[in-house]
Amino acid sequence: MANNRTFTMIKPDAVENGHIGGILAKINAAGFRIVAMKMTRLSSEKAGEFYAVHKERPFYGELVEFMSSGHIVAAILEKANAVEDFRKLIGATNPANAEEGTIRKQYAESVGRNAVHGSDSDENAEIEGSFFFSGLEKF
Ligand code: IDP
Repeated sequence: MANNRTFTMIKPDAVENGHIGGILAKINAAGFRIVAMKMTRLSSEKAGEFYAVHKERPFYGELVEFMSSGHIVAAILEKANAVEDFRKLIGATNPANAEEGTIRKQYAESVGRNAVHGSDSDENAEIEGSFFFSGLEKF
């Protein structure tokens, strides 16, 4: 995705709490274009695959259970410097450390139930976007 695309998920806590609209509004206001988007649900197997990089971390089981506990919204976003700018927009993993104005400051409940995912590199943005969307869906 060059350096102009990133991948995001609105996580089950934020979907359940009715924050899809609020989060998408912040994403649009920050200048991101939505390239592809779908609401879906991950099986625990698929959630485990998506977060396989964290397999050895103590919170892996909790993370997989949470991410498969309800619907999510997956989206590919486009903007110059997308990965870095989106990480700034979502804020720190733990909302207690997230800056004012960030999505996690406003919507996250805890370090685990933290409302949104954002890719951490261009390479992962490509891999994660392709996990959810086919080539035909990624214009
Ligand atoms: P990031 O999402 O800010 O990049 P990562 O360290 O890559 O943070 O962790 C991936 C996800 O795993 C987090 O967004 C969060 O949902 C969950 N997570 C991270 N640390 C903890 C923890 O200490 N307890 C429970 N869940 C965690």
